[in-house]
Amino acid sequence: MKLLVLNGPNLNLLGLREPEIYGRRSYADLERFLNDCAGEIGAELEIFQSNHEGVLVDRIQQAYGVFDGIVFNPAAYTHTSVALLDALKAVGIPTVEVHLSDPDKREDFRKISYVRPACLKTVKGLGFESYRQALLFLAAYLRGEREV
Ligand code: CA2
Repeated sequence: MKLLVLNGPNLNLLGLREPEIYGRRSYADLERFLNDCAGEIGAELEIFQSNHEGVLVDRIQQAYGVFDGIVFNPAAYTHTSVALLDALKAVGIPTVEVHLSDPDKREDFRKISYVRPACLKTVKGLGFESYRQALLFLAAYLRGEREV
C-alpha cells in the first residue's frame, strides 16, 4: 500500500512560531513521526511539502495511478482553494483531510474547507496524532476493513 502525505504552506516552519497552536515539534519531527506510523501500519509512505498551490495540484495529479491514498493537510489553502478540490476530484484517490489544530474552533474564515467534499474524512485538533489517526483510517479503508 502506497500512501502520500501532502503538506501545504508554512508547515515547514513547524516549531518556530505559534507553539500554543501547532506545538513545539519541528517539521523534521513530523516526518520522523509519519515514518514511524508507516512502519506501524505496514505502508510505504512518501511525504511532500510545498508552499505553492500549483505545485500541490501537480503533486496530486502525479499521484494518479501511483498512490493508493492521500493524507492531506492543505494548511491555509484549505480555506481558499477550488484548484485543490478539483485536483482531488479529478484523480479520485481516497483522501483524508488532516489538521494539527481544530480550524472550527478558530477564526471564522477557517471554518470553511474547500477540499472537504473530496475527502473521506477529516481528522483535526490532535496535533501530530491527527496524521496517525488519518493514516490508520485510510489503511483500514483501503484494506476494506472500514466504511466511510
Ligand atoms: O491546523 C492545521 O493543521 C492548519 O492546516 C494549519 C494552517 C492553517 O492555515 C489552517 O487553518 C489549519 C497553517 C499552517 C502554518 O503552520 C505554521 C507553523 C509554524 C509557524 C506558523 C505557522
